[in-house]
Amino acid sequence: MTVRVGVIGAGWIGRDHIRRLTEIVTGAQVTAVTDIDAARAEVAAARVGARVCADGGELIAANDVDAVVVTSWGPTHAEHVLTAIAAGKPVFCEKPLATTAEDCLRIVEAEMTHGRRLVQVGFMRRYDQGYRQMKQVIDSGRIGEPLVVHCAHRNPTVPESYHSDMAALDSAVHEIDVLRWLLDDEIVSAQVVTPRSTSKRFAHLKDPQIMLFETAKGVRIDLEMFVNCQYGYDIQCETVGEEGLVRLPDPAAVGVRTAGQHSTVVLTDWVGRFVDAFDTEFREWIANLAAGVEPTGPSAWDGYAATVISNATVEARQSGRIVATDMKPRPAFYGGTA
Ligand code: ISE
Repeated sequence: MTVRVGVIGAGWIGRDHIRRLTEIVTGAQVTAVTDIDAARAEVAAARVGARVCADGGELIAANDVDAVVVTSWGPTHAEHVLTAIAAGKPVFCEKPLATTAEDCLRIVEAEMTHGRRLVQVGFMRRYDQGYRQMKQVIDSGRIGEPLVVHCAHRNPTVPESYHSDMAALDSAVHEIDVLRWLLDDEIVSAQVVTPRSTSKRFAHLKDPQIMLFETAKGVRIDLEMFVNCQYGYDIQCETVGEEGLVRLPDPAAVGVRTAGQHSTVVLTDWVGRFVDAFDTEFREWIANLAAGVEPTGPSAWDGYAATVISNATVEARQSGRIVATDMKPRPAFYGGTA
């Protein structure tokens, strides 16, 4: 069975997923595209022989769309996801699921009312082989119970449009999700300290930021968020347990020795660093759809948790206080006890 996919949003990530669904993933066909910029939708659709829909509602309702990918502007995600749920169609939504906790809960309620999972949220680090190997080690008990996690999330530079809240909402949200999954634990508080800022930033930006999280099991997480590090795109994660530690490997790269130097390449953007993770994420999403089973990736509840925690992190930086994440109890529908 070929899964016919409609894509809402033909910006950069939407076009990359259209390419992925067409050239990388077997068993999928992009049949419809829409975007607020009709010309952009036309170009993206023409490349893969898809047609253009006037808007998300038309695309979701289309008879030749079995599943939906939402890659539009973040504040529009909730509307499209809710429409897809109402139509009973599986929907992959790039982060964030929604920009407010309230809208995330509307999606959670709608999916629970529907009665089976339809929503998957695009936290691709769970599909990175390095993080998956880390989870295998932690789950095996080889390092004992996790105690502390040290992370760094470094971008070479960000544009002037990138503001201080985005360090949590757009960037650290990846660590927030992947660490909840890695530790099988919930983040219960956030704190942000701001060291001396780099001179290599736009004046409005607080950069770097040190984000400190505590989990329900008492694990402490420190994350250096540095989005103007200059030297490259560098993601580090080390989990320290009672009997050892496990560390995220750097991406494989050859070592070159010449002229008295030994060097390896440092990647410069998140696309290159996680291209394999994105491919695996979509292969597994499509395979589940083709098999008629529910999505197994990050759920609407994970999307809610990420939005609550990242919003609390913004509040923590703005207030200078430690902020409780104050999440609702996790419903049994999503593996909780409520
Ligand atoms: C971007 O939106 C991402 O998702 C990247 O993974 C992250 O590293 C980057 O900082 C964000 O702006």
